[in-house]
Order: sequence, then C-alpha cells, then structure tokens
Amino acid sequence: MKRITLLLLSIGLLVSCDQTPPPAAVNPIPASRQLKWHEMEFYAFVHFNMNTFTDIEWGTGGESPELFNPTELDCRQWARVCKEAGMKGIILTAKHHDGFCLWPSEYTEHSVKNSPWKEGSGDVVQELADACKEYGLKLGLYLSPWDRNHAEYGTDAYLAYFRNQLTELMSNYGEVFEVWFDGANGGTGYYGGANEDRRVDRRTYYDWPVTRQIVRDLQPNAVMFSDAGPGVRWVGNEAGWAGETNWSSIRRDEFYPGSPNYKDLTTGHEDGTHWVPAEVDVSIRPGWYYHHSEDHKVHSVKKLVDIYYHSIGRNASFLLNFPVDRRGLIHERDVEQLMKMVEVIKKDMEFDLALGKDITASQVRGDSKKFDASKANDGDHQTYWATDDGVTSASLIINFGAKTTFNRFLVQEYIPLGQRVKQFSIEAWINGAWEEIDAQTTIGSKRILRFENVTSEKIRLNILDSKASPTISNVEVYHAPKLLEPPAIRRDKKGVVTMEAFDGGLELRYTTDGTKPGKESSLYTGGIGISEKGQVDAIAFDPATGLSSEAATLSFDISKDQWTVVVPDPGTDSKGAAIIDSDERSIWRSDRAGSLPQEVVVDLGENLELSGFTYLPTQARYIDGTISHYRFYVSKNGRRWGNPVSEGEFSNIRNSPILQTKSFDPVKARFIKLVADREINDQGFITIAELGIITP
Ligand code: FUL
Repeated sequence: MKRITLLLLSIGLLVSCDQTPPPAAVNPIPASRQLKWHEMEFYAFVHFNMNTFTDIEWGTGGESPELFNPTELDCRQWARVCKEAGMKGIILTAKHHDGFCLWPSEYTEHSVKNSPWKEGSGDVVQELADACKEYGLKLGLYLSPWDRNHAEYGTDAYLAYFRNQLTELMSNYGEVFEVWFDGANGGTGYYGGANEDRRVDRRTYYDWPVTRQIVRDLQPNAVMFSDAGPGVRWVGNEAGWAGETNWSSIRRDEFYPGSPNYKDLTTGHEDGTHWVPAEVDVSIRPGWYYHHSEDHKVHSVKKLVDIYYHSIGRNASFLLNFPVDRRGLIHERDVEQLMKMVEVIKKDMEFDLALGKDITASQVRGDSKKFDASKANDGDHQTYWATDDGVTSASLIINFGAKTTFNRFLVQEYIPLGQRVKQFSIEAWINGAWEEIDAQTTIGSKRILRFENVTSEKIRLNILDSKASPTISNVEVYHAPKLLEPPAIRRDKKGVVTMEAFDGGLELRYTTDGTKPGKESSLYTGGIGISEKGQVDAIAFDPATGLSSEAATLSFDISKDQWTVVVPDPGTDSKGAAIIDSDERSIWRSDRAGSLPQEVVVDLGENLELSGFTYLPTQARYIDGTISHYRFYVSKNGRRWGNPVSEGEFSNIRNSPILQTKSFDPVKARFIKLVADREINDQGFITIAELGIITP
C-alpha cells in the first residue's frame, strides 16, 4: 500500500512539474471530420457514366438510357486497384451534368433502371459501396448540381428533385466521406426536350445552406467539396498542382460553386476566415471520361510523381481520376502507370533518416519535455515541438551523427491548433557553415521539398515567420533514388538528335546501331547529327548505384533539313512549316471555313526513292481536323502527279490517333502531295502534326 502511495505521489509530482499549457489555437481550425479527411491524402475519382458510352466529356442530357451497357462492370476491380495503390477511398460520379443516374433513383426514369445493364436491375452506387466495404475503403459521391436532362432545371421544382436525390444518396449507401458538388452550372442542354440555354444565378439558385444541411444531418462525418467548400475546396485547376504557398484557410464567404475568383483557391488566403483545405483533382489521362483515343496518352510516371509532390507535398490531397472504360474496368494502361508511380513514391520515402536522431531546438515552450524538439522526430504525429508564445522564429537541428546524403525534406504542422508558419527555410552544415538548401512559405498539414543530393551531418529547419508559436509535429528526411525513367529522345528538322533524363545527375548512354544500350555504350554529351535513316536507343544510368532505366527508342527516316512546304503557300500561311518541323507538338490547321478535299504539297529538295509515307495526327486533347480518308501522290517536278501511289483510309484513327504508316511500291520523286478527302467528323478543315516519308 505504501509503495503504491509513493508511486502515485511521484507521478503527481512529475505531472505538476510540467504544467506548461499548449499554445492557444490560431483560428480557423479544422473540424474533426476535416482532420480525418486530412489523414486520407490519396484517394480515387471514378468518372464512369453515360459519357463513357457516348465518348464525350459533357453529355447534353438527351441520351437514351439504352446506351448505358457495360459488359464487365466490376467495382471490386476498382477497389482492388485503389487498395493496392495505397489509396484510401473512391469518389464516384453518381450523376454527372447529363443527369443520368448510376443508381435507380425513385425520382427519375433517367437512370440505370432503364438501361440494358443487368436488365435494369443494377445499381452501380450499391456495387461500389459494397466493394469499398470489402476492401476497407471509404466511399465518396459526386452529384452534379447541374442537370441537363431535367425538364425543370432552373426552377424550384428541380431544386426539390436535386435535394431528393441527395437524400437518397446520403441515406441508402452507408457512410460517405465526401460529397462532391461541381462548379459547372447552367448553360445549354436537353432539359426534357426543350433544348435551350438555361442560366441560373450560381450564388443563390441552389440555396446552398439548405441543401448542405441534408448532408450535415444524414452524414455528419462527410466533408463537402466545392469551390467554396464548406469542407474541402477546389484547388483552382485540373492540371494537378497546388500553390507552393497554400493556406488551408480561405475567406469562404467570397466563394460559391462556380465563382469567378477561383485563382485564389490555388493558394488559399493567409487571412482566411474558415478552414477549407485544397483537394487536387486530376485525371490520369487528358479526359475525365474514357476515350479509346486516349489509351496512348496516360500520364507518364514522371508526370504522376510530380503531381504527387505538387499535391500531397504542398498541403493538399491528391484525388486521382480513373476514366473507367466501357467494360466497366480501370484500364490496364492506367493500372500500370499508377502502380509505377506508387512504387517510385514508396522508394523515395522508404527510410526516414531523421527518425529518432539527435535533435535540438533554439527554443522550447516553457522548457517543457512535452514540447521539446524530440517531439518532431518521434514518429508520433500527435506530439509536437512548440515555442513560447511570442516566439515566432525558431529553429530545429537534426544531427545524423555521420555524413548523410539526402534529397527530400518532409515537414508537418500540428494542424488541430491551426496553420501558422508563413516562412521557413532548410539548411545543411557544409564546410563549417550553414548553407541554404531551400526557402519556402507555408507548411500546413504536410510539405515535402525535393532537391538535389546534399551530403551533410546536420540539417536545420528555420521557422522564419509564423502567425504564432510554431507547432511542428513531424520532420522526416529521405534519400530518394534517381527517377530512372527512359530518357526523352527528339530529333529536329536538321537531323540533330537530343535526349533528356528525367532526373539530375544521370548519365545517358546510347546506341545508333539497333543494339541494346548499356552502361558502356556511348555517353551522350550533346546533340548528335544523324541526317540519314536510323534509330537511337538510350538509357538513363545512375553511376552512383549502377542502376539504369529501360531503353527508349526513336526511329526516324532521312532528316527533313532540305524540305519546304509548297502548299499551303508559305507566303500566306507561314504556319504550314509545322507540317514538316519534326516537332509533334506543333500542329498545322487549315482554314476552319474551308471544305474538303484539301491538299498539302512538300518539296523534298532532291529526288529520293520513296516506299511509303507517315501521317501523325494532332496529339492535342481535341482531335478535330484529323484526316480519315486520303490520297497520296508523288511527282518528279511538282506539276505532273499521275495516279495516287496510295489511297484509302486511316483505319480507326478516331479511336487511336497514333502515327499512321502507309507503304507503296518504291518510286523516285522529289515532291509529295497528301490529299485529305474526309475528316473524322466531316469538318471542312484538317490538322497535321507531322508528315513524313519512308525510304527503302
Ligand atoms: C469539372 C466537370 O465539368 C468535369 O466534367 C469533371 O467532372 C471535373 C471533375 O469537374 O468541372
């Protein structure tokens, strides 16, 4: 008994010695549902709905439910892929702007219940809710406020309909973590057959406070997304990045879904009145919906990795969209790129070099153990280093105990007490002095900095300015391996081949004889002139680790150095040069007001033996102007052309707008002519990214 009393007494003494109170919160602060959302970081968007079957991004609302007919719909495949990628949830387009509902809503006939899929007895929302449950993922739902199908859109009757639908979704599918309200609102549409333009006052029409209350009542833990939150905000672009300065707060009352001042959403407001953190929504392909024609345009690993660092690494979440295909599956190419990206990120942050290392602070709140420096690298995000009130600049030094190489720095604020840091920098101890590695502004929930390798015994985090005493819950330091992606190889009109690695400090090794390149192959030091037909194979090689990327290959024919465009007339249309500039990003388009057939003529500068030609259609997002039917002629003098040496169609070019190759019997000629007889959408103009020839 005595012993217990003594023990209790000493515990009591210890506690009473450490009475330092935590810093007061800096408002605004996150609600508990927002704190849970912050922990999710990485989750999926699925755009799958009527547009998947009509091959467009925005349906008019006049589509027949008969068109919705996935052949192998499997929400468990979506969930499995997302789970394997470490994602925490899936948000589904239950209803997009065209109004078609993926669940059998009681309030409309425009839904899966009138589709051939499962003979009208299916419910995609239910299937996804079940799959998410099975895989331990959270469910989110996108319900478009705009409805181009509904006859009463724009009136109070539609509002009642919209709220009924919201009530169905919030009541029947278990717990929902996020409700997505898009900002696109009002415009042309089918509207029950009226086919007209209907504008609404985006600020007032939806009477948002009342609409939101439905979610609040039925799903108290769900955050609501829109330009104005209230729970989570749009980041102001769909390209995959948050601002380097990114406050989780905004002056919320200045916004509403679809408000014009969306640019501020990228950075938030330092003097924001409400906690509305940013979500980076971005598709893994150019489009939100599936288009077969974008199968070869899935983002590169480098781009996906950049998006990761520019979202999660900049105090935002990463909402990655999969345009589920007509089968009802996440496409193989998307899965492949996703997994490669995840693998890179995993390796980048595999081993925390700062964890548990010796750490000191320039100042500690009340000299208390509760708030000392070690709370920033103890692996526990609930503890944090803090300073005395009024101390708004301070630093932390981590001593690795030995020279250590690193190139990533991760830092987090203890956000339950609000976002505070306005300015910070990191430095390394090099040759007896502190050298700056990077200087930035905000931190927030998580900030990750990438930089070239630094080798040092110590790293210092300087909080240079803060709204109040900083509260740093976590710092991590990593040495990420080089991003070993196959290099980008290009060849210009003059025949000069250049190549580029996707990370610094790598060697590029290449061959020109078709053999596989290795670390002993020629070292790339600058442009290589190759005017004849050939091929370059190249790898990125990391001399520090001996590892190399897979090889990239570029094959080409003779260079276009001597070529000139004859038609279109360079005097009146200088842009015609883009047809033969060996740059697939530059595109020539003929006059929109024209009609077909149309032709282009190129002078090759000398008589050459030709055995075929190539047409690269535009690789831009919108592929209008792509030629579907053609004739190809050759001539020695540019006047007499004879019969076409090749004619017909570029098969399936609408769905697969890749390089088209056509062969013919070898013939000598100096001039070539491509006649476009038809464009994929029967437009009166054409586009050409690049025209090429094939020599035997
Ligand atoms: C946009 C919508 O208009 C797109 O179709 C897509 O749903 C995207 C996520 O939001 O504003």
